[in-house]
Amino acid sequence: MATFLEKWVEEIALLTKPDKIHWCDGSEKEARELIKIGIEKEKLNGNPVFHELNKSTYPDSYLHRSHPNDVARSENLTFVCHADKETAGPNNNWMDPKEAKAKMNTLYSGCMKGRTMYVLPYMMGHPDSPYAKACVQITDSTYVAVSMRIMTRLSNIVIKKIGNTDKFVKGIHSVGELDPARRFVMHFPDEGLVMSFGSGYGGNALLGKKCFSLRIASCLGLKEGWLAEHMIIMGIEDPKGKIIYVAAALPSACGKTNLAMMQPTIPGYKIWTLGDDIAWMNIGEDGRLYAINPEFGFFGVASGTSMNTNPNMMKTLKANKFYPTLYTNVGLDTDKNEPWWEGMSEAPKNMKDWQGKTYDGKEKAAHANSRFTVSINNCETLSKEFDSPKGVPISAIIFGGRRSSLLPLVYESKSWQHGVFSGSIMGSETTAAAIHASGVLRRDPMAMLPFCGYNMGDYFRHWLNIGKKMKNAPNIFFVNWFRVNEEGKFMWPGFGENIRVIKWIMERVIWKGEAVETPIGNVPTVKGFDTAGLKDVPASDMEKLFGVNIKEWGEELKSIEEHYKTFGSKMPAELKQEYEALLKEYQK
Ligand code: GTP
Ligand code: SPV
Ligand code: MN
Repeated sequence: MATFLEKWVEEIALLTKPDKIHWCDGSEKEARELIKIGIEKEKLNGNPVFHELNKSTYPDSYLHRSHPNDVARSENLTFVCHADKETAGPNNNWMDPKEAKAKMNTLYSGCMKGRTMYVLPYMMGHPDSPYAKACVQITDSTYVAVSMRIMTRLSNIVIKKIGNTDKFVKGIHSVGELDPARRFVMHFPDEGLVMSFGSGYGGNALLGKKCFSLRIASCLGLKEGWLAEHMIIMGIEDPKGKIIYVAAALPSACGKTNLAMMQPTIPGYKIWTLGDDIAWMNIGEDGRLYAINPEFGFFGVASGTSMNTNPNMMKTLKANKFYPTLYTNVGLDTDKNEPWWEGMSEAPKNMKDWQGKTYDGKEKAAHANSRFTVSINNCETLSKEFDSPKGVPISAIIFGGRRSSLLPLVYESKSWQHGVFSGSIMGSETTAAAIHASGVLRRDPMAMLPFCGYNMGDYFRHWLNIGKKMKNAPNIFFVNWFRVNEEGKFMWPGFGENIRVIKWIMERVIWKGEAVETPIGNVPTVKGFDTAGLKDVPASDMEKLFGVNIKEWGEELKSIEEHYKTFGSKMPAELKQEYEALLKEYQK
């Protein structure tokens, strides 16, 4: 008797008509075979899917060039298909589920002819965790199959776990013709189903990541009383050996991976990495918030990563413990057969750019959203709590954004409700992680605007409710590494120096370190903030970095009001009151 899973796979095969069906077991041997197919047989845009990099300097590493029209998440082609539009909210594109399925089934019809269909059974979260979820993704791309082995716990053991039940999250993916006019990422939260067509890129195609672990999981969290967030998880160890855990939400390409793997400049401090992109957080029996990272790898921004900015990632990339490491849309040093991107080192003499063209120094060698895919197992700073089934207790939540002006380096919210307010008004200047104009301010509440699978008005309410259910709610902070001076240069050195901010946050959480009140929250005093050994930041800049002048907030307040209006009657009254209180301070 065929199981539910086998019948489902059969059904998709009847629709997509692959030449072959390959059930993946998740082994290294199999991953090597898939890479071989990607080098020798499978083509993308006329080129092999993988190119093997220098065996001695970058062992088990492969370059992948995606289609030039397929280099980032396509938010405008991403839909959340609830029964009604109101549930999806103004923050999502919506399509009627029946219509969406009909559209996808037409696209899928015969789309795998001449191709192999890979069936990928995987877990999001450690299999022993009560919060983990079993999933199965179907794909016709070796790049996606190999990436999923790095990013998730992919294993045929999951098939046993699923047994003859329908308790697994389903993902269907085909690269199709990589035609943006025939590209869709459709979510069906009620069915735990994602359908994706026409893209092979990251968040569009690795369906366990943003599609399931955020858009669908956020809907489960609303129903079941937990949070699925676009957050890193890290431990901070002080010189006395005390460790606290924090979760931090920064919008795409705004510094999560760098923060999660930071090498602190203050002696005696250590950062322990648990996750760099997604956190699932549940209230534990003791009333505290516990976080797990459902993922198993990093899909990190390559551009800007170097021994100066993120030495731990540079080491992780070469650790070569878990097969393989992938580089997508980076430059290729043709003399050394090594990957290269802007910010890594001096540009090599002879290079091909991310599209395979000869590099002439006029355009970038690596795409601004070029990425590496590497197992978290390779990370030297991996916390020993990474596999803990119940997760780690969170003492602080950090929100942040890319703001060139106005927002201080760090501030602390006055209460949970006030912290939810500060998350709800988060804004960030846009980056290359999604296809849209870069550098424009967009409100991105809790860094979840592109990832919340339901109406964000209801999401804010859910956050307020979670706060009421906790006994020891984490303090909520806001950080901004990206303030610039009159010359347009970053005022704060960032990266390893961010430990100074993290140290202040830890002190506020444990010992109540020094702070002054401002209308938006508490900021550090220059005296109470560790600047010992800090170079290149003049004292006058420190004052500016902590400065909050509410009289400059006129435009910001107007824009927040507009932002709140988009959620209409769904906007919780408590948050409107917080806004009114801030407005009053401005009008004083
Ligand atoms: P996603 O994977 O898209 O979710 O991005 P992310 O939030 O993990 O961002 P990541 O850490 O990869 O950083 C994105 C870009 O911001 C890189 O080019 C970094 O070099 C840069 N960046 C990260 N941290 C800092 C910082 O503290 N200061 C400055 N100036 N730039 C930073
Ligand atoms: C992001 O854009 O926030 C990412 C990359 O982490 S992707 O997997 O494409 O979503
Ligand atoms: Mn992300």
